[in-house]
Amino acid sequence: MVETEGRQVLSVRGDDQDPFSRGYICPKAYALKDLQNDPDRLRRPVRRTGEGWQEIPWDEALAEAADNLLRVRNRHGGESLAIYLGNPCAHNLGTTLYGRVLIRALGSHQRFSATSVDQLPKMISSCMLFGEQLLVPVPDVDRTAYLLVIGANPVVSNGSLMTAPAMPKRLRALRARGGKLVVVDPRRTETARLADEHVSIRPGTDALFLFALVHTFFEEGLLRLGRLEPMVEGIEEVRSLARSFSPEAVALRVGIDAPTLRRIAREIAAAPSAACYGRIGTCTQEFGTLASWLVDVVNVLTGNLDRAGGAMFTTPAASFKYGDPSRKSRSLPYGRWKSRVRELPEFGGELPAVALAEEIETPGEGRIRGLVTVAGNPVLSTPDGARLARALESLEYMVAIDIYLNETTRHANLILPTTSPLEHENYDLLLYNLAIRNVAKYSPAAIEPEPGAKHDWEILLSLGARLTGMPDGDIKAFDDQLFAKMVSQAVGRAETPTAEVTAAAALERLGTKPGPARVLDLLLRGGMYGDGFDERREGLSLKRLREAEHGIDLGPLEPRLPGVLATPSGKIELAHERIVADVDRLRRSLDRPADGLVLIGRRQLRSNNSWMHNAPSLVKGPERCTLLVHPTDAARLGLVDGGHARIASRVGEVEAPVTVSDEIMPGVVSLPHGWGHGLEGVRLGVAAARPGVPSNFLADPEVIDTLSGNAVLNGIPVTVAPV
Ligand SMILES: Nc1nc2c(c(=O)[nH]1)N[C@H]1C(S)=C(S)[C@@H](COP(=O)(O)OP(=O)(O)OC[C@H]3O[C@@H](n4cnc5c(=O)[nH]c(N)nc54)[C@H](O)[C@@H]3O)O[C@H]1N2
Ligand SMILES: Nc1nc2c(c(=O)[nH]1)N[C@H]1C(S)=C(S)[C@@H](COP(=O)(O)OP(=O)(O)OC[C@H]3O[C@@H](n4cnc5c(=O)[nH]c(N)nc54)[C@H](O)[C@@H]3O)O[C@H]1N2
Ligand SMILES: [Mo]
Repeated sequence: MVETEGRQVLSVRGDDQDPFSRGYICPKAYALKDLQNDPDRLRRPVRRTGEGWQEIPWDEALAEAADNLLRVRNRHGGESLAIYLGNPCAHNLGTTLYGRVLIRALGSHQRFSATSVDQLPKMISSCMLFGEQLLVPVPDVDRTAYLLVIGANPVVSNGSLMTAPAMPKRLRALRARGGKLVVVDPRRTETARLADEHVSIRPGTDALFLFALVHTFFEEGLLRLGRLEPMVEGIEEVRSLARSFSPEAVALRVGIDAPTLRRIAREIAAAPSAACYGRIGTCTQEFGTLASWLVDVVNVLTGNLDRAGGAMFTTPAASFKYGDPSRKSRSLPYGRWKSRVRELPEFGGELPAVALAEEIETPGEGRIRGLVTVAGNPVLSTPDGARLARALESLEYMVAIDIYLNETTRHANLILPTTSPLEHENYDLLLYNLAIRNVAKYSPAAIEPEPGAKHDWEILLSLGARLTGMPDGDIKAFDDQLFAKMVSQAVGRAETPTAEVTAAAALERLGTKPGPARVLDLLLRGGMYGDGFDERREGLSLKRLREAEHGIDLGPLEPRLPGVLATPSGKIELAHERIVADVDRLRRSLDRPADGLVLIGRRQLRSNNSWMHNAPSLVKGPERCTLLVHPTDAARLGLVDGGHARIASRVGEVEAPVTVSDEIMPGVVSLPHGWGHGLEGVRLGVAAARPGVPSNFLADPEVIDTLSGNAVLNGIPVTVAPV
């Protein structure tokens, strides 16, 4: 709830009547006030000149951006333009719906996003298992009897691939009703502290850990597929794959003794219901896809997939895909093209972010010479940011759609700023696909945007129109054209609530105002709970959602199988050939010599990736960008609490203050990511006082999860010495 006076934010509070958040509010939401009032936040387009940054009018800026991108394309060809979309794109209705407009208009295969430094392995494994990248099972936290959390810290992150406010309360409730919470993490995290049991694990070995559970299920006769039985293919292959990964075989490498591994397997199998949940720690590592896949293999083999208290699929109120029977049996959107230099596979139309710098640096046909970033800060958030920064500087042209002059956007020729989160409407279109209940809430803009300010979607449409040759970037005409096409594809399909609806009738009811609201209305009304474009019927529409100020609770998750499966066989494909082929790489890792010291990350409650460190309410208090070291390692390395350490990897070196604590396991050190605001040319006054260091200057873009191309941001070999 945001209280305002004119354009001034007075307060931001939780909403007690919101059925989902129950009044809980994350510190990042309080900080929206700081963000709104931040004098460093850009409000007008700025152009880089020899003497610094110059404000220019919008029309001039948009024309200049489009002209320069077209110039690069004319000179160097269609593949010379690239785009990088950052994480806030997934939280903003405008970018979620209109990002693709600019992507298409650029017309190049050089598309990158934060997905490949995040959940890409999970999307690939979901595609292989269930046939659709957004079919990611969500732990039914409010009803489960046993929750196994691997490489996630939901008490700090609020979930992520399980969207849920007030996680601490929900986890305490789980234990209060007699359930068990087990956390597998190299650090005794905030979530681990609330758990019944914390199990330390060597970074990067989760696939081995999970295979040991699967091995035990087979060996000890613990398989219970229940109603899933006729829906699953490939069980015998999984049995044979698991053979080499007995608890005894993996224990040393994983750092967990065999009896504990067996006990956890038996507990999961015996629990009345159980959910296995893996997140960043299981994705951004060397065996990210295998670990992500195995999380769901555990859920399937114990009969916990798609049942109350297990891992379930949401039924979102607005979605492009669900309930659409015509989308079945598509081929896997994987490897249809490869990156030019390293031949990494495309997935879902994107290439891995680890390839961005080399694609800019390496001469030849198809070299990237022009770049658009949208709400992304890859210099701080992707591996070897120092090298990427040099590469960005060598581009012929770069435009950033962003609200700050930061580590990445400082390299742009032009920055196009957007309205702030409080100045535009919102609906969490993507995140609701991963919510632990079926919910829907629409938030109107809390504050009138400043006169002349532009929303993300307006900028994306305008650039898209100009690049496609629409006169003067007429966004109304362009949007009408795109929208009409969308409507005609969305309605009139057999077996959906809109089977009887014509495109003309739907269009008429959806109005003529361009922008994300009418697209949302289309998705809601044609969706699973929609009114089917008939106002007389019960059912959702944007109008009804607007009236429900506190949001609408559509109930707990419901079983959805086999209806939502979209694999070629129509079954859960437990042993996809690409997965099977990658298991050998994992098996070979068992023979490696023990690693030395490795680095992992650390998310913090009052921090949001790289871009909220200019909010005074978030950065106050003691220095947080510190290297966490176990006391035995500190003693061995000569490090003291409060002293300084130099951390070096194959690609880089940084210095950070040291915190000695046994919350981290021996042999592992931890540095939070997203800091490092002391780079030249950054305009972040508050952050500059406490810049921290860029942890991703240590991450190595050559070390990846080879199946997905996802970055390895955890388990980076480092050496540490006192300074
Ligand atoms: N306050 C806050 N909330 C956020 C964000 C934020 O920056 N700040 N970011 C948001 C975003 S973009 C995302 S993607 C989500 C992420 O959500 P989470 O994944 O829940 O968040 P993390 O804290 O990164 O949790 C990863 C955990 O994995 C552990 N880990 C590291 N390496 C390994 C490993 O090899 N194996 C295992 N088992 N564990 C390992 C780390 O110690 C850490 O506790 O959070 C979202 N929420
Ligand atoms: N070592 C390590 N690295 C990590 C991670 C980790 O756990 N460890 N986590 C990874 C994860 S999960 C993620 S998601 C990525 C994030 O990686 P990125 O998405 O590349 O980076 P962010 O820090 O989210 O930067 C967001 C940018 O968007 C701008 N911005 C904010 N709001 C808006 C808006 O409404 N509109 C526009 N146009 N711009 C806006 C900000 O100014 C900032 O420049 O980082 C990854 N990097
Ligand atoms: Mo993320």
